[in-house]
Formats: sequence, structure tokens, C-alpha cells
Amino acid sequence: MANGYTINNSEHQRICVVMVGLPARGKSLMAQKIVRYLSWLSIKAKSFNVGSYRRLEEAHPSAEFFDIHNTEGERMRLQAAKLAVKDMMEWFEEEQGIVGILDATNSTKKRREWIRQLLAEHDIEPFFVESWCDDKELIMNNIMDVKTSSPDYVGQDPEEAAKDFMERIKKYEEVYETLDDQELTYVKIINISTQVVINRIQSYLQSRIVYYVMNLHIKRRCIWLSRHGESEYNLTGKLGGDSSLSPRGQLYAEKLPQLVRDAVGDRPLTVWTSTLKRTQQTAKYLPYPKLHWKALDELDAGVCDGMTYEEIERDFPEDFEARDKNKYEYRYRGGESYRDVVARLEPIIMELERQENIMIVTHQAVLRCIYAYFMNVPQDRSPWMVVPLHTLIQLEPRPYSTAETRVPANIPAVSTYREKGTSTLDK
Ligand SMILES: *[C@@H]1O[C@H](CO)[C@@H](O)[C@H](O)[C@H]1NC(C)=O
Ligand SMILES: *[C@@H]1O[C@H](CO)[C@@H](O)[C@H](O)[C@H]1NC(C)=O
Ligand SMILES: CC(=O)N[C@H]1CO[C@H](CO)[C@@H](O)[C@@H]1O
Repeated sequence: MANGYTINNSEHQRICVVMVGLPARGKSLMAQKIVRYLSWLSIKAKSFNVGSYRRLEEAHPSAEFFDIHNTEGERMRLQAAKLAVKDMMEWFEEEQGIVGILDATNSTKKRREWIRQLLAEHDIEPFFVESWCDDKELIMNNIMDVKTSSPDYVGQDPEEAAKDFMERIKKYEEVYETLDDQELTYVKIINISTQVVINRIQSYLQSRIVYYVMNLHIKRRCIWLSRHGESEYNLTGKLGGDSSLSPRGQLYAEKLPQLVRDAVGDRPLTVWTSTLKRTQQTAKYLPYPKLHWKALDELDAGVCDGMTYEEIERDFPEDFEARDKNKYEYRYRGGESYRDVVARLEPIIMELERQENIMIVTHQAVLRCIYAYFMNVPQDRSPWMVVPLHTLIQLEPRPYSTAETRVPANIPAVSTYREKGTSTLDK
């Protein structure tokens, strides 16, 4: 079975991304996004949050706990950091991890040196990622998010929690040393990418992570997804091709502007489609700027293009079975696999991270891959997800999850869904 990485990691490197930055600088959010992005690209990644280890011993510490002169607090924090590192090392060894993320404050040079040495002993490369910010408004917004969602403050008065949290930040500020160690590999993101400082980036994998975190922003926005309206091919169950919409697909295209207006309101929007007729016809009546991307074209079914599932099962039974066994890896003869689609979608995901409100009208397999990225759906499940025709999907990325709403257009369509392990013959 194919086991190649979508991102080239030919150096067989193991990297520990060490997050650096004061509280409320969006470190955990960044750590989670890096994990989600790399996992989507089949790179084994996991985040180890020191705070959650510390919480095992001290669930609701006060700001005093974070005072550098509080020896008991310092002992417990060091203990938590050690536990997190120990679990991470085990994960690298036992689960063949590639990118481990140490999500902690690590505010001093001394602490960074401690981690660097520890990693060197295990042949793991340290890569420091600092989120540095002195924009008061950004920090306040982050504090609001933290005090409403941090497990440290469950059940506490929000005002008190915010005050305590600001005290805690002050304690860290007293000892905080920003990254400027010439010999370390690091990226320092200042004021959410207003300025980015890069030092000693050495491998391809590191440079991909740098590129990714540079493109992140934290503005509120939504992404809307829709499959194209029912096509002529869908009526006959054929795959691929470049057919036009069926009459019911056409109805969906006509109803879509109202559906989108109700969801989007007066926010600015850009519509992306594939280069195929059925997505462009679906988006035809949407009164927004449009872009056509080749990368959004449907999964290429190769020699099976234009065939029905029945014909494939009859003519290429072993292919039909192989695809059923591992739909993510299966590559059509002369065509593509889901893994191939993910690889060509990477620039789309990068651009989506940079943009604000975007609507994408595309095809079933492509939509599944994009959806899997935002909703963190594992690869054994994503190719089997049900994405109905004639439905608008709204995704709203939030600090710790993505909220989803589905708006059906109530226009009937053939179901083109085939369940895993089912035959299309003799039915
Ligand atoms: C970050 O943003 C704040 C507020 O806009 C500004 O005052 C500050 O100078 C910025 N810092 C840097 C290093 O760009
Ligand atoms: C619907 O038809 C299009 C061709 O018009 C095809 O690419 C797509 O795979 C079909 N959907 C399914 C799941 O059969
Ligand atoms: C959460 C965490 O481990 N932070 C540590 C980073 O480094 C400083 C200085 O050694 C420690 O005091 C923190 O506990």
C-alpha cells in the first residue's frame, strides 16, 4: 500500500515544534492548527499541552501560582513540562511520530536550552515557534476567548477570571525573553504576521510549517461549500465527464442566490468554482466575484471516466474491490486517488486560510477533502462521508473548533452515494 507523504520528508526527520509566547497570544490555537494541517497531509503530528498536565495537580491555580518566586508553583510547572516531554518522547518512539508539538510558555532562554539538550539526546530537531504580540486589542480578544473557554476558569466569574488571567500574564512578563538566539531554528510571528522573523530554517518540512503559520489570521469569517447541482451524468449514474446540469440541477442554480444571501447577509464574498461546466453553471446566478480553479476539478477517474459504478464493478472487479478496501489510497488507472486530490488541494487550503468569506462550488470528492481539513475527519472516514446534492454547508472556524450548519434547498436529486461494502450489481 502506498505510504508516501504528501509533503516530502525525505530527510526522515523528527521535529519538535516548541511553542513560545506569553499567555493569550494564540499559541494553543496555532499548535492545534498545525496538527490538523499536518495530519490532513498524512504527516503524523500531535500536540502536548503542558497546561493540561499541570492541571492534573493544580486544577484552578491563582495568578500567584505563576509567580517565578513561588517555588512550589515553579516545581509543579517544571514537573508538568517533564511529564509532557516524557509522553511526547514515548509517542515519537512507539507511534513513529514525525512532528510533536510542545505547547507551553517556555518563556526563558534557560528553559529553551533545557528542551534543546533533551531533544538532541533523542535525535529530534527543535523548532521554536514564537507568537509575539503587543497589540492590546488582539490580546484582549484572546483573553476573552480564554476566560470563556479555558478549563482553568470553569465555573468562575468571568470578570474575576479575566483579572486573574491578566495578573498571570504579568508574572510571565517579568521573566519573559523573546527568541533571539542566533543558533536556534525558529520563526517569530509578530502581531499575527505583521512581521515574521525566520532563523536557520533547514528542512522542507520546517519551511512548510513556516509558510502555513505565516498565512493564518484570526478574523471572524465563514466558508460556504456546495456541490454542483445535479448533472446529466448523475441521472445515468456515470462518473466524471464534463456534462451540464440536469433540469433539477438548473433549479438549484436558480435557487442558490437566495440561499446564499440568507446565509451571508451583506458580508463581502468571493465564489470559487472548478473549471468544469457543472460547477460554473451552478454558480452562474450568484452576484459575487468568481474565480475558477483547476485544482477544484473532480477526482480524475482515469479509464473509468464516463462509466457507471455497475460497469466498473463488472469490467474492473479487482479495482472495485481495491477501492472499497482503501478508498483513500486507491488510485484509478490513469487517474487519481483521494490522497492525490489532497496534494493538489494544498494551495487551495493555504489560500483559504489567508482569505475571509469564501464560497466554494465543487465536486463530491473534492468537497470531502476540504471538509475533512476543517472538521478534522480522519482518512479512513473522509472518502465515505455523505455530502448531499442541493445543500449549502456553512463552516465557521472558531478558536477551538469549527461550527457547521447545513441548509437544504429542498430540491430533489438522485442520491449518488454508495456505501462501503455494497455492491451495485444485482439490485
Ligand atoms: C503591533 O501592533 C500594535 C497595535 O497596532 C502597535 O502599536 C505595535 O507597534 C505593533 N508592534 C510591532 C512590532 O509591529
Ligand atoms: C455526479 O455527476 C458528475 C458528473 O456530472 C460526477 O463527476 C460525479 O461523480 C457524480 N456524482 C456521483 C457520486 O456519482
Ligand atoms: C508552561 C511551562 O512549562 N512554562 C515554563 C517555561 O519556562 C519557564 C522558565 O524556566 C518556566 O518557569 C515555565 O514554567
